[in-house]
Amino acid sequence: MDTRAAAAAVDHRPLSERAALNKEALKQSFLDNLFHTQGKFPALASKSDYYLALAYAVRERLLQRWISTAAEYMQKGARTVSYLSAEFLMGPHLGNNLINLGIYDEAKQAMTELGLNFDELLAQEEEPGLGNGGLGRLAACFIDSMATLEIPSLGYGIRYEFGIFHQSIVDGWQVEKTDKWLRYGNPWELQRPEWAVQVKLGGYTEHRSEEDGTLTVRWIPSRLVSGVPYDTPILGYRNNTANTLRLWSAQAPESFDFEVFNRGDYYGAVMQKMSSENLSKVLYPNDEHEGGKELRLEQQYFFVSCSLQDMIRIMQGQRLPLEHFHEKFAVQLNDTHPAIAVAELMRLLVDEHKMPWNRAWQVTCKTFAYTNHTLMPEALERWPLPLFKKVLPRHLEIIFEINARFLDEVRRRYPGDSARVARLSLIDESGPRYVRMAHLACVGSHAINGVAELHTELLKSDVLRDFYELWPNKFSNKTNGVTPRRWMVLANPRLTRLVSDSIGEDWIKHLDQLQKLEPLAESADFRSHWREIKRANKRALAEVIARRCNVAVDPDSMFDVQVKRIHEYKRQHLAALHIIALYLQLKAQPNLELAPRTFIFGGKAAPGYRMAKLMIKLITGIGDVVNRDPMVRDRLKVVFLPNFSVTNGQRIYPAADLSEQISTAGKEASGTGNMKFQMNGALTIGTMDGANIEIREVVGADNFFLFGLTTPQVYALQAQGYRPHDWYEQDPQLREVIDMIRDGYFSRGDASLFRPLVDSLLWHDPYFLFADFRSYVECQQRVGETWVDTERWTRMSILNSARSGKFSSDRSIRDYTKDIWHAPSVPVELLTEHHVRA
Ligand code: B1N
Repeated sequence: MDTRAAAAAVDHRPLSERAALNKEALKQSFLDNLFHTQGKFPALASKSDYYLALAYAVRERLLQRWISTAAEYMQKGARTVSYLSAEFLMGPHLGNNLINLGIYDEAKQAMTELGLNFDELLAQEEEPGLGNGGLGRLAACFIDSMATLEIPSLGYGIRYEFGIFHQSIVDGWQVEKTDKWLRYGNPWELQRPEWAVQVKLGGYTEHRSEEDGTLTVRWIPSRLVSGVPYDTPILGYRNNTANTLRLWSAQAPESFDFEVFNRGDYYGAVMQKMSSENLSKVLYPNDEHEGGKELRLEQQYFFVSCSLQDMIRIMQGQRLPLEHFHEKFAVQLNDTHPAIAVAELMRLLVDEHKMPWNRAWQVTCKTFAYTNHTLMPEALERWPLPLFKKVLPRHLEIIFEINARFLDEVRRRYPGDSARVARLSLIDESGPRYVRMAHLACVGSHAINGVAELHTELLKSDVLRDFYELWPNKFSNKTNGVTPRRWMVLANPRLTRLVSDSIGEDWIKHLDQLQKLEPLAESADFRSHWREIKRANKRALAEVIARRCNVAVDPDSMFDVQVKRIHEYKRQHLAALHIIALYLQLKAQPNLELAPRTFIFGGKAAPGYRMAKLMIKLITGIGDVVNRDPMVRDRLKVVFLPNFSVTNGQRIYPAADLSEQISTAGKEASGTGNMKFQMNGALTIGTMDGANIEIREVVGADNFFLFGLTTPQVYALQAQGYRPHDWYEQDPQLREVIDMIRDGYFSRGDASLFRPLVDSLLWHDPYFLFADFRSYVECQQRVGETWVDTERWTRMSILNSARSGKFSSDRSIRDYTKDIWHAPSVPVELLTEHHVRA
């Protein structure tokens, strides 16, 4: 059956009635769905029913675009970007889809006319928190930008049943609760059981020489898991593109457990079913690698194998020979979590599709590109060889073969340099043996990139130095970006209106156009509007804080915000030391002129990371003391907003005055929160780290609060022997602050509670807080002086936003396409468009 004919036949009612983008049609589908999908009527319907009815009404409008997009790509045989990521931190879909369809205001109006509170309905959506932080959110911003730029793309990942844990704060400590995001169903996904694939695990291999002299290998697994895809449409901004996010869910294959069942082992069969389904059960909540977890390796292999088999199915559906795999697909590896793809594609091509090794290797290298996201040595993934062999026996053989050929090349290039051979090897043999996933990714990719300029330079000079010397042309920088659709249009409607009224709406797709705001920074009238908006956003956040933290904060105080994962290298405790220093100053000089400040923290600690959990306790402990002290007279407030998430971020970034980006130089690969703050008009206090450097470059040194050691200075201090205790001895203010924590002032007299934190700082301080303390405090002093000059601050705020164009993920994606993917845009024509016109 012809696709166009079928689509035309299906939709006899004119589109203007059924899936039209207007208020009345939306109302109609909302009611249809309330009755026919939810099976409810107003007297019985819950808020969740109303949310779902609206979600389904919107989904009808997505599906038309989705079908049109798939048909267009099939017909054009379009080159496709596959973005492989163990995490996609999408955030709620409803508001974003309404924005991208261009019917946000219509939907709001429709709900209001039906007597419903639209914002309350939006708040019903449980956000899909299928990521830990920056890396997973970057994947979400990237697929948004690819859809907006009309680049054919598939996001491939895992449909975790439980996403990142929900954080609450009890007695100042983090408490984790399971994230049951699928509890009330997920209207945005479609299960596609017909595209399920089988994944093998464990077992052993058999090598046989055939009669024709060829060698064949059979992998006899000990387990089979079936991967079922769930598809979510990803809309472009006001175009007809709806790309796909395809997440794999693990299920026990029927046939396999029946075998066991038939042998009478009912219990064993059920156990095996449960253990297979465990594979996609829960997201690992570490944003730093946690070594040696077998299930994690299985998760990685599971989604990679499913995705590559899916791409092969797509090629076969279009009758494309597998020799052309790299022409059909550009596969981006989001860190090393999917790096096993290099060995898996080799296995699929060589073992299953009988392609000669050399041909398969060429195809593989031309297919993959690898993005590195971290310089932290403990976060570089390595798998103990015995574990790897147990889970993936065939892949270990393939990796040995890749390594043997690779190291031959290295030996030819560097004769006699056995130290270099050992450093480059895919196998770490310095002690117990490990598979080095970053090396596998580098060898199997034609492009390698870091995520900010400094980070890429440090990769080249340090972490991946030997690979850079070998293949300098593989390396490039691709500075991260974030989508202005979610982080400005959706999160900050007030600012969006002001900006669009001033310079038109083009900036939403071409963020560089925000430059046009620059002259307006000199208009007193515009500045006053700008301040009113910030103030309204702060009032809204103050209400959230009052509800969640039971602390009253003043919207006229400076909102000084640090939200991100809790980590020693991100140095939330450095901010804490500064707050204590201010508090001591106020105690010593009760009438000190100090512009009121509200310190807002948010972020999750990995459940097993004790120091990070203690950092949360320290912040909440400081809040307990400072917020209640009458001598402070409301000039300082400290709040820890629980459960930092995409949803909460959307409330926080628009309300921030000051953005804290204070990681030790050389540690934060990029940071992306820094960009969300900047777009929304916050000024940054930051170190020369990650993308901060590029933010400072575009806003100008005058509009950025810089402090702290640079990366070379950190290295030098490290090399000369850093003795934090000496810094403590030599700085009376620092001494007073540390002593106060140590003596139990923020732990109700308990002098043991913060001991591990204080001792770590005094005797190790691996992230150089003491070395940066003085510089930070002085810089904060400058921040305070600037803040009281309201007009100057507003000017700086406007310029920060006006100069944030570089940090749109649209720019990042254009860079990737131009240098790595070479995937042209494919605009989509709506299949049923002629009905509308007729
Ligand atoms: O990736 C972000 C960067 O902006 C951040 O600077 C960087 O810290 C972050 C293991 C990670 N690096 N590595 C991870 C996440 C999960 C996991 O299991 C590592 N996240 C980052 C985007 O480039």
